[in-house]
Amino acid sequence: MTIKERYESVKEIYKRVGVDTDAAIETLKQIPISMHCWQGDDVSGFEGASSLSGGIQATGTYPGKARNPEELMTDIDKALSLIPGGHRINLHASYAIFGENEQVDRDKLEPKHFKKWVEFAKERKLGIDFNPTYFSHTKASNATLSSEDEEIRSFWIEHGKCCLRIAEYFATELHTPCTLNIWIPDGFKDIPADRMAPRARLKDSLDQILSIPYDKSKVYVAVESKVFGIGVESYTVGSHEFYMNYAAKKDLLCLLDNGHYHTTESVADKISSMLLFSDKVALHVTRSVRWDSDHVVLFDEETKEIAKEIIRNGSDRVILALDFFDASINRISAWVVGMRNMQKALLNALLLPEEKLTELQNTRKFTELMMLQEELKLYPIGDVWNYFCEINGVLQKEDWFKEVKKYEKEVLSKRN
Ligand code: RNT
Ligand code: ZN
Repeated sequence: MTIKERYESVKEIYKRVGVDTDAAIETLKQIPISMHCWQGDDVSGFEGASSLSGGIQATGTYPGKARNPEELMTDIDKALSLIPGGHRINLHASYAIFGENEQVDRDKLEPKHFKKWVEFAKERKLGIDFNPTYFSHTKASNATLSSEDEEIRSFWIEHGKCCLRIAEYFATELHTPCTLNIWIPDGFKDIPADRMAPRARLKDSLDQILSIPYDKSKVYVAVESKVFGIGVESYTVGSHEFYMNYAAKKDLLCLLDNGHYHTTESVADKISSMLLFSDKVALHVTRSVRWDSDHVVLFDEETKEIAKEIIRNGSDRVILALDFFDASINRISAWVVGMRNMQKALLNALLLPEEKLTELQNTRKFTELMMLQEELKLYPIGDVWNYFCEINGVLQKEDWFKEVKKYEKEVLSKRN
């Protein structure tokens, strides 16, 4: 049987439970996922940083990491060629591309330092999202936007303003809004004496950054909280309550990274609450293994549950990005597996008979609800997925991996 024939036959199976598979794949195609550039080089960036700081870690020594813009772009191309649908890329300020003798510090970054990225994105019809980089820098060794050192704090405020201008440049050039996501690593290893002042300084810093004029229809500013990081276990300045309130007051996006909460908290469960009070919510989908380890996203229960909430509440209301970095495996494969898994999770959600399930909840038929939810888990989603890949011109099942192996042999293995 061909992929199409298999698809046609499972279409009937889904029809019987009231699910339109054609509509599902049409919708899936329209959902962009912002693919983070930093999986390609273990969050190194192009400033010559020797190590990653800020309480995040990329572990592993798999060969072939991208060492410069050209390599990273080629790798992104390879990954995107194996991922169905049209997507976006997510950059960090540390990925500025300087000409000879042109390198400037982060408080002096300008749109021109991202011109090559814009050209790259234009040629491929990609949108760009952006992040100021508040880590891996000598001025970030203690604190950034919450620093008690006014010189340091104003350096980072300037960095935020630069990034706001660059984000607007991306949006203008590419004709698609740019999400500018602010995350800072500031915090304390042990019990602080004063929890208020650093947060007050962070609030003031953000106010200052956002005081410059920018087009809100082009730049969606998001703020990302975190419960703890390595070395800042006891207190993070940018906690969830801090940013949730700040975003609500200032009409910004609150960004939920599912690695940034206590392990039994569910980000899937938070989405509906956020969307009752804001038009949109932003996500970093990741996988935390025992801590915010940023493992590659799998087609697992957590991802599936997040995807269900995205579909139920309207995918246009959720700004979806991935955030993981694994240096222990082939990095192209990491991207492709993570992106495809996020899409599979969305497809899984799109193939659910939502009306039926909701009716069972509303009539309190919880026995039947559980039974049906469990039976649906073994429905033939794989045949729908393979067909989706086929009509979008990318290799299906594990076939794409041959391309990765070939690329590893021909390109990655030559990088030392
Ligand atoms: C860190 C945050 C943040 C970073 C990226 C590189 O815990 O999740 O989003 O991972 O900005
Ligand atoms: Zn994140």
